[in-house]
Order: sequence, then C-alpha cells, then structure tokens
Amino acid sequence: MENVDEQDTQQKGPRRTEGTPVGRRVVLGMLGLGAAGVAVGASLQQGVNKALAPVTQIGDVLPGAGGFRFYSVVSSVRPRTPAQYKMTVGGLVRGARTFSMADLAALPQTHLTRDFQCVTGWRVPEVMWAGVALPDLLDAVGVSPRARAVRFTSFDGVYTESLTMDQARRRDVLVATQMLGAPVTHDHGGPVRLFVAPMYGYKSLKWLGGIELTEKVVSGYWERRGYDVDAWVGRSNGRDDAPT
Ligand SMILES: Nc1nc2c(c(=O)[nH]1)N[C@H]1C(S)=C(S)[C@@H](COP(=O)(O)O)O[C@H]1N2
Ligand SMILES: [Mo]
Repeated sequence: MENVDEQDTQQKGPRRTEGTPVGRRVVLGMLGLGAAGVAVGASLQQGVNKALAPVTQIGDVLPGAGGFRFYSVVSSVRPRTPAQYKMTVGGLVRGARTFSMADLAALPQTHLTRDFQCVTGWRVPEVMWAGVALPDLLDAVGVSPRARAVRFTSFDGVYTESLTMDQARRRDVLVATQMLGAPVTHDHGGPVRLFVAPMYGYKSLKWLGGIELTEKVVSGYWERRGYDVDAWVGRSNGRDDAPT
C-alpha cells in the first residue's frame, strides 16, 4: 500500500491558490492491483518524493477497467458478499429500515449510461449503470418533512458523502448494484455503491453501508479537505466550462 499525493491537473480558479489543499492524499490500496500495483507504487512514491506526481502520470500507469482508477482512502476494505450485504436507511424517515440485495432488487430498477469523471482529470465515457434511483429508495422509506439533506456512509469505516434533498431527488442519482454491465465489483465499491451522474466522482461513494436523512448537509470526506460540496461536473472546484 502506498500513499500517493494527487495533484489536480487543472489548477485554475481561486480554490487552487491559498488556503485550500492543493494535493489530496489518496491511499491507493492494493485493490486488485497485485504485483503490478507494487511496482507502480514504488515508482509513484519516487514521484511523490520529488514533488507531487501529476495525476496524469498515475493514470498512465495504473491499470483499471476501461480507464477507471481504483480509489480508496483506506488501505483495504473487507469484502461483503451480496448475501451478507445490508444497508441501513435511517435518520429523518418515517421508519428506519435495512435493505438486503433482494430488497433492493425488488424496487424499480433504473438503467443509466453516463460518463464517469474524476475531479483530478480522468474520465471514462459512457459507463453503464443500474440500480435503484435514489428518489425511489427515499419513497420506499418515507422522508420526514424536516429532512433537507442526505448523508452516506461507507462500510470502509471512513468515507462519507452528502447531497442536498433536491440533489438526492434527481433520477440520475443511483444506488448502484451494477456497473459496466455486471454486478459492481469489490474494487469498484460493490456490492452497492452510489453513482451521482452529474457530479465529480468523489460524490459516488463506494461500499455504501448507510444512508441517513439529516436537517443539514454534513460535509463529506473530500469536502472537509477543500473540495466543493456541490460537485457539478464542469462548474465546481474551480472549473467554469463554457456551455457546449
Ligand atoms: N468509499 C470510498 N468511495 C469513493 C472513494 C474512496 O476513496 N472511498 N473515492 C471517490 C473518488 S475520488 C472517485 S473518482 C471514485 C472512483 O471510483 P472507482 O474506484 O470505482 O474508479 O470513487 C469515489 N468514491
Ligand atoms: Mo475522484
């Protein structure tokens, strides 16, 4: 396991100057990288020692299905089988509930094909996703009128994310059980992960363990480290792309 300082490749905008972290410390666990990961890790560590390795270099050397990088802020995550899997939905709901894979499969299924874009620059075009649209899951539990935001926790024990209620009501936000035409693999955050299509990849929490409805947005892991809470692709984190 190596610690890698990632640096954003596009350093425009005010967020990249003073006061906010420029690099982000990512622990690239040995997530299915095997021997290649060890070798790559060693060369990355050299780059980190020199200065900060541009993420494009990392992208060139790290293998990943169809251009994905496998990210985890912890060194390893104990896998959960679909049979073991349970997700809790609680907080400001009519009745807290747990969902097994079978419970999720019994809800309406939504299919979506969208690009996956990490804020550090890499992008995977036209990824196929499937699962339960978050609004359908929220309807299944019944949201209290006091709830204004949604907080997501990972069973990696560390990573968290959040959405406002308006964002969580979008139909392009999925509690995903399938990705790339197959069940979500462990390395990609399976059996169940989040996919927030209109936002940068850090919103798409892996190894989804719990959903809590809250009165206010509680900043997630990267947001406490300087990234935008509203992570719209192309118009957050210092980007303001011209409309196409
Ligand atoms: N639990 C958890 N979820 C996470 C992360 C993480 O480190 N831990 N990284 C995020 C970031 S920054 C990105 S770009 C995507 C990467 O998804 P992938 O590992 O499936 O490529 O996962 C997001 N979800
Ligand atoms: Mo990311």
